Amino acid sequence: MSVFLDTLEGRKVSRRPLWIMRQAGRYLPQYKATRAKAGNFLALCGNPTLAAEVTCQPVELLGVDAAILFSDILLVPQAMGFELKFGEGEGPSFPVTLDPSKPRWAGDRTFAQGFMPESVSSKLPHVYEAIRLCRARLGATPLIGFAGSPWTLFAYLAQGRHEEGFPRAKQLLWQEPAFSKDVLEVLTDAVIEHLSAQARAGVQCVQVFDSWGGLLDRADFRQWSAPYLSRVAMALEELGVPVIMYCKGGEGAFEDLLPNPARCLGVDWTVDMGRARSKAGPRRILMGNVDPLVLTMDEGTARRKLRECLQAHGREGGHILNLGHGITPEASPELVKKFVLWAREEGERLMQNSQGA
Ligand code: 1CP
Repeated sequence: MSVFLDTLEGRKVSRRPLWIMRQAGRYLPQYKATRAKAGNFLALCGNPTLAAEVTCQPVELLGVDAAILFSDILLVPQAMGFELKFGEGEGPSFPVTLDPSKPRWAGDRTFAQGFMPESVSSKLPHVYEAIRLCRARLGATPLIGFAGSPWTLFAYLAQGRHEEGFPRAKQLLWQEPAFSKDVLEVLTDAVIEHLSAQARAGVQCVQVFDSWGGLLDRADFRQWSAPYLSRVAMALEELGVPVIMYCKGGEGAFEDLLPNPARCLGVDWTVDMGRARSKAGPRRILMGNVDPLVLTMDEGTARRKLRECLQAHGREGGHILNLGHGITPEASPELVKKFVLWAREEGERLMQNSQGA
């Protein structure tokens, strides 16, 4: 077994497991080289051999305790028939956005009424093939699968691209609630299908990224994000797949997610880890929550911030160390490597102290 999976199963472990959100990415020169070999980002996602290579790089180069599949949350709407563009040097965009005045809300008939979630997994065989290749290469190191949350995918599909505040997404929620609910239900089915197919292919845990949950006020979050997150987590936990529910949404979202069926909650760095632990109770698994920018600073600062996170959580088990959001492209790979070593040392010390106490 692994220290990561043991923690998720509630077993006693000798130290804190650690992985890093967005650990396969642009801060690693090896990632950039493999991406160049693929040609572009979408080609990398579509090539199982190269996708498996970048998935395994952080494990092999840095020694993290789990790999996360290299893929993207936006492949699900793409598989549903929304054209997805990735211009060089630009973020992702959908040229055709959600349109409540049309009988179908997408540019493609695959996303018509009567939508079949199976059609999503049938369009993503390369993702599941990458999972099989990763498992063969990773040995005992576990592999995490993932998907975007229904609300986060909705935000991109309503707006077409990342725009400050995603105003069109809110306009649809507030002015077209029946339409928005339909879309969110279908996105939820698609997310569940994709995560289940990832589990069938071999991922041992899944994480849901509600990256834009923090845009919503509390009532809107409880209406437009939390119920769909519960449906996703319930479906996967019922299959026996451990779920990490991550919302970048501060303390309000964290509290609103306490009833979510996921066994593990991701905590963003604006939430106090000690308060999160006392609100969640001793049995819930928590993941997080060092500020990602510490990995762009000096060693002393990074080590101090790591220790502060461990101390804020306290000595009890049930903690997976991670950043509070994705690592930035400016992070230093040398510092990340040291961070992984310090996490082992400090985590072991903490557990030994707790057994002695
Ligand atoms: O140029 C490049 O190489 C593209 C950068 C990049 C990478 C490395 C994108 C484009 N996606 C990815 C991979 C990716 N995306 C992973 C696997 C790698 C890993 O974690 O190690 C994961 C888990 C994601 C998830 C993802 N994609 C999220 C949720 C995570 C989060 O940080 O909140 C989101 C919001 C996306 C959309 C997306 N894809 C890519 C970009 C630049 C974005 C953000 C667009 C924006 O809103 O600005």
